[in-house]
Amino acid sequence: MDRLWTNARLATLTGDGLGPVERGAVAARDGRIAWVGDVADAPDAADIVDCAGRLITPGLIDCHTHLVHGGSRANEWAMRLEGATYEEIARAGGGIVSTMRATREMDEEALVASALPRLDALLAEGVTTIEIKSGYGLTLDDEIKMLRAARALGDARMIRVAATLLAAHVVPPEYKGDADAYVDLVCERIIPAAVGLADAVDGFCEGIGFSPQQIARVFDAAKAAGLPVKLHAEQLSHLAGASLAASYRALSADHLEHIDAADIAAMAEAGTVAVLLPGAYYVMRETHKPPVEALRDAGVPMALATDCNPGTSPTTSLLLMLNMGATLFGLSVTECLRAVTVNAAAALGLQGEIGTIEVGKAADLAIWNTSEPAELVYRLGFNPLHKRIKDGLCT
Ligand code: DI6
Ligand code: FE
Repeated sequence: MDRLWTNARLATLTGDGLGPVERGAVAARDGRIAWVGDVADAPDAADIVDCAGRLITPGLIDCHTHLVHGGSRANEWAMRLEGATYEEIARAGGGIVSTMRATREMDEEALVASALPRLDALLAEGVTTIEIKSGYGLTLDDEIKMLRAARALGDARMIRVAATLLAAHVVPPEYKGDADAYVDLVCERIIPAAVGLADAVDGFCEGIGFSPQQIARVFDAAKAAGLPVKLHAEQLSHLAGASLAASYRALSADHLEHIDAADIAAMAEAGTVAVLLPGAYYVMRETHKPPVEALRDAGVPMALATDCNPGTSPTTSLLLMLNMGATLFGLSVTECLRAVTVNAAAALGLQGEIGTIEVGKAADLAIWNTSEPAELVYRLGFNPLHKRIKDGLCT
């Protein structure tokens, strides 16, 4: 073995719960988990790290972010404090379109440089995998530029990046009044060009985004390109986007404040993960909560993510999302921790690779300055990370 972390309390996240090992050890070889079990049976290793009773979890996974973007929307947010609504600002040319303008003005290098501090904030909390969406370019070249910037972030830091094409985010101003022509561009040119750069295709199914019929066309093109799909669905209204996503066996449907029973049944049947985004719910001062009890009862796996974006969720704290998932949405500690590990891995189609401490998976771990899992959920604005391990290496 290359390295053994011993004398730890493990939350392996295997099985239905936290998969605890009270006096545990984990060994890595060639960047992979090679052994997990009780301290008493631990193998020998070139390097032995005494964890002094600390908790080890899988490295955290932020499965929904818009980390790459230009500009800031602090002033719009201030206008919302004065009473303007998100939709009013969007219809007046602000909102996503204002971030689009700022993003188009930046080259790949500048986008990477501006995203790095946000990425570093997530790394500091033990995040070892992040999903990053495009969606603020809205031309062929600008969407590809965003995907390249996302990939470059994965080279700049020790982190796995899953890049998602979100060209169907909003209709760009040059296609105003002709959304279908923009959908043609997305389907015929942008999706084929993203093959090899994007790991999945996403869309925004909403009155200010795209209709279910338009999203279906995007999903058909994704399917033809061999890319899995996911969807921003039922965030502000109910359009049954989650059911549509499930009918395409989507990896995830995200937001879901306005989801109904039929959507939930469809997601359960398809194995589509419900990605809940309490940061957006909080910043938007939503009052309609995603129906966590119904999702739980139906056995839909739930994930939590930052939705880090300049408009509705300007946060870079996944740990804060754990607290909000519990306090605002009623998730248990176990559900919160599953939501940023095993279920977040499934939301990215990476459940065979990351998300649990299991032999054969990537040796991506977070070691915490506590032995108590509830500590990760309970605190607001305190970071108990001791060490982050990526592919078996201490970072
Ligand atoms: N839903 C969101 O919460 C973000 N995008 C989306 O489709 C918001 C993006 C923004 O306001 O910039
Ligand atoms: Fe989003």
